[in-house]
Amino acid sequence: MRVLTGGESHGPCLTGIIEGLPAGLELDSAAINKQLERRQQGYGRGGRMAIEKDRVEFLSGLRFKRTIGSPLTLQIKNRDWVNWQETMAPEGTPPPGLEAVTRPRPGHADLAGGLKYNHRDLRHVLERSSARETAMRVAVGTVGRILVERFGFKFYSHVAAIGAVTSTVNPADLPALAGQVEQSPLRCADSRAEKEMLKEIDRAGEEGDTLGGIIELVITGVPPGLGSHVQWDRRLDGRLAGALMSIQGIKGVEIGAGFKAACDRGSQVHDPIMADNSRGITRPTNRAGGMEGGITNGEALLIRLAMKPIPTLVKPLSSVNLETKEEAPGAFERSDVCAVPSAAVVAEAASAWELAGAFTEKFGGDWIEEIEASFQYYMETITRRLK
Ligand code: EPS
Repeated sequence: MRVLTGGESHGPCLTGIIEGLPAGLELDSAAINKQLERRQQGYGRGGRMAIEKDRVEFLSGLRFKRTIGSPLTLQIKNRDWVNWQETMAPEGTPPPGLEAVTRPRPGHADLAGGLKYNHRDLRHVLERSSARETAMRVAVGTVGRILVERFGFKFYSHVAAIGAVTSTVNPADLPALAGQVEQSPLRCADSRAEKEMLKEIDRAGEEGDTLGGIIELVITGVPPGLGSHVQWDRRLDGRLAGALMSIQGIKGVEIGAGFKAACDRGSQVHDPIMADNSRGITRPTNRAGGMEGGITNGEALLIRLAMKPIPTLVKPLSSVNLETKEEAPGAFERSDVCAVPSAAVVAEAASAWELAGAFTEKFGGDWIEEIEASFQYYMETITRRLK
């Protein structure tokens, strides 16, 4: 499966085109809209989320709520477009008095993107580098999620830290705590930590500053055998890490014990393989995070993500006006103090998309029942081998 997204943050809409979806998959906008709504939640978001009410529309590839095998085109309209029609007009001429963005924000794509594409007005960069694009990635990822959920996958995420405030929740408990996580304005099931995180966001906001944090993802019901050890670009750990690192603001991805595995001895890191009379072959621990040799091993996938603080600051860092070459504060655009809870929802979607890709590669078929038959044959075969 392939996907491309298009759309500027303050343009008319975001668009996604998915190619290679099997025919016969049941889809409806309600399931995608639910995920889009989850992405819009979270304490610390700025004014834009009060304007938008993200809703998906299908423009091709779906008939009577079933995919027909042709490219699925998705669209999310930007409600804010009405306020930007002149500034962001696809045709016509710049309106009188239009101010170019010339002071790149440290930490954003402004300077590097402006140099790369030779833009004088850095708006040409910031409009597309904005995390607004993640709305479409959630819509696209949800299509993948609907596909793999049909085969028993379940996705959980929570916020494990905001700045230096950490939650004590063990990611292994996330399936049991999912209800609490959904109720929390910070996707945090540790109420003591949540209180501290809320205060920390208020403090950062009052000081014109921003905050990052840590997200943990748990994906259960993943069969062994997705991805492959045989070629570098088929290793699923690399593909998942790439997809997750491509989310705006993500600076680190760990699978299982991650960086801690580097400090411990092999005997403390690797998960023994045991034989149990009733359960067959089992693993008492899951420090590998569900992945060995770039292949899923049947255990839950455990992934941790580090998100940097949002680079748009009310009290901007020093920058340079690229027109005058004089030092000047970085540009300020309306922004968020903290978007870590939203990024957790985006991470669920991005991993769902990547897993759906690996799943359809393994159990490939052009229609959904063809994939089901292949999946069933494989599961019966490996169950016999493991018992
Ligand atoms: C976002 C929309 C943006 C920002 C945010 C994500 O809206 P606007 O720029 O109109 O305020 O709130 O983007 C960033 C944090 C960023 O650095 O670009 C969204 O829909 O999630």
